[in-house]
Amino acid sequence: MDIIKLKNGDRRSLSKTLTMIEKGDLKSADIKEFFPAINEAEVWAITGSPGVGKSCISEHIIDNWLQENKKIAVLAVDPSSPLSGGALLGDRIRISNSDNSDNLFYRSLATRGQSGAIPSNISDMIKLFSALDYEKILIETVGAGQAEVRVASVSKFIILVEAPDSGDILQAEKAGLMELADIIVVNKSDLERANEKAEQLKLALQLSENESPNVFLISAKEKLGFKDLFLEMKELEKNKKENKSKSKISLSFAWESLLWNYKGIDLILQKLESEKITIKEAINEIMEEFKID
Ligand SMILES: Nc1nc2c(ncn2[C@@H]2O[C@H](COP(=O)(O)OP(=O)(O)OP(=O)(O)O)[C@@H](O)[C@H]2O)c(=O)[nH]1
Ligand SMILES: [Mg+2]
Repeated sequence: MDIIKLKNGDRRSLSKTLTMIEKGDLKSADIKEFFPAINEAEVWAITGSPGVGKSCISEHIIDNWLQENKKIAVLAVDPSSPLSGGALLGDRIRISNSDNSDNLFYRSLATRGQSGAIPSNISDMIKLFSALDYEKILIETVGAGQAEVRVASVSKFIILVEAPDSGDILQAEKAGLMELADIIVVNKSDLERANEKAEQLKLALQLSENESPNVFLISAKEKLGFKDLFLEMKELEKNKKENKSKSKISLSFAWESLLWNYKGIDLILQKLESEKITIKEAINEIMEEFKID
């Protein structure tokens, strides 16, 4: 890691450093050591089923931040499934924002087939971007399963995207995403049934024990409804509402990260496999060493 180059904004060094974090070769403790004074970027996740329009919406959000001269990092987790036929967000923002490229850094990350380490690497990446004075981080992730919910939980703010054609809202409820969202947008308001979808969502939200997020109708294609969305985002950055469900998930995720980053984990797994120790003994052994930094 070339600290001087990194601090001077060298993008190649940043890419290389991110790869080190991705591989687990660089941990938050190392980052803290090299960058003692760490600012905190505002981290936003945008999540929802494949094809609901996350990338199209992200483009508008990024443009808006760029107009405010913000330094932005975009992380796309498992970008564009071939299923939905969506174009890669990275390609799009590279094309549309080539003039502003200094203020915008894009990176895609794969989660498929990986262990629980990936989201914890994302939080280390967030630390690095924050240390390099990035002010906004946008994480695009398909909100389908537990891994994605965890990715979303490393971010401070979550936008859940729905669309008239995004299927049953039960899907988002099942994944726990409705509980976690700070903002819900119904995209594709240019299509029929968008209003109906928004009403269904509002009804479903009435049953939640948390304070309900606001629901916005937008069209990324026609660029409609974004003014209100941006105002709400600003408002939330000023007055973040705490949310018990999110705290629970964040806590259990932090707990798991500790576990999988524990240096003796391989040995413990071996001992468990050969039945030299019980689960209870394994936990006791790990607890001896647990220390949160
Ligand atoms: N009619 C309409 N189509 C839209 C709108 N926003 C996005 N789309 C279309 O929906 C498709 C998917 O858009 P993406 O932004 O790639 O969706 P995504 O959620 O990022 O998709 P994945 O990354 O594959 O999960 C594209 O064909 C878009 O042109 C909208 O507001 N109205
Ligand atoms: Mg996308």
